[in-house]
Amino acid sequence: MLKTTWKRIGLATGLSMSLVLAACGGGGADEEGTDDSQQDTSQTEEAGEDTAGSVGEAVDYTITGIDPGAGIMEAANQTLEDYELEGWEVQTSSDAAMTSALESAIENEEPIIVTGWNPHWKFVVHDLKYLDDPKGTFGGEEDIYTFVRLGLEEDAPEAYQVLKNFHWESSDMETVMLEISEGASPEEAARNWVDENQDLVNEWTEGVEEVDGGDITIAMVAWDSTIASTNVVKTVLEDLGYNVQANSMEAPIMYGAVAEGEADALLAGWLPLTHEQYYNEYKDQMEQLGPSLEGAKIGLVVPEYMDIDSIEDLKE
Ligand code: PBE
Repeated sequence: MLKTTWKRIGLATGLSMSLVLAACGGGGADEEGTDDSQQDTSQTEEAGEDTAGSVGEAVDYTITGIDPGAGIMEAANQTLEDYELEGWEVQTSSDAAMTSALESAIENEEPIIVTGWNPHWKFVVHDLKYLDDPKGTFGGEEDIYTFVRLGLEEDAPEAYQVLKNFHWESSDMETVMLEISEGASPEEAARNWVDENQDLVNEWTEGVEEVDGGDITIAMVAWDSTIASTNVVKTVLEDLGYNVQANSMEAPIMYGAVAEGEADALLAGWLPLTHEQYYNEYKDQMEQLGPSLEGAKIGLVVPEYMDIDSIEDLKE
């Protein structure tokens, strides 16, 4: 079934998926007409052998990943091992490159497998699904923690309090991410969200005195989710009177910067699984200010139109 389906997806431009699937069920004869059989030949040649059609072949045994320091990359590589997906590779890129590869695949209804997570705007604008993970290599529910450098409470008690109070929902984060994905600058999108959600922001700043300057540096990685949270907190701290810098770096450097006191805070501590290693390495050199968001998730993500449901299906 999978084989045939993949072959059809390659051919199916213009046909609805249900039609294609129905044709597959009919015993595999080429029923779509001569145009298709022509494309069929070229696709088979491209695949270089007569078994054109496994999901692996369709995506060139490649999972489109993000930056190498991301925890999800380690989980994805562990997944290849645990599921014995020999010959598969997790390709390193970036969140931006991964989402643009995903979008062009969707435009052409082509197969693609990406390292994906929630909250993320891509789930808001596209029909996507997580592949089931019966071995649990991507863990379960994740929460997103705020970490600050030791001594911040004494040095900047107002900022510390806001960072401690910062807490929002996936839908809030997605609102900001979505606006950025549609072309707003992160600063603009954060400003708009803060203006429209003053009640929640007031909970974060309740009882906190305004300050007259003072520098706060937030270490971040250019993950869309982290760009959103960092810019929102930056805006709130600036409204209080701080000068805030949001510096983008690789994930291990982000943890190192807070642990060594070079940055004041990081907002992207994904636990218990995604950043377990960084957490274990640096937990004694940072202060944890509790989760800012509950119910995050990581995994392998594919467009809904793909006819696979589980990581096990990649073995075919
Ligand atoms: N992410 C988004 C990150 C954490 C935030 C899931 C891509 C990761 O380290 O994998």
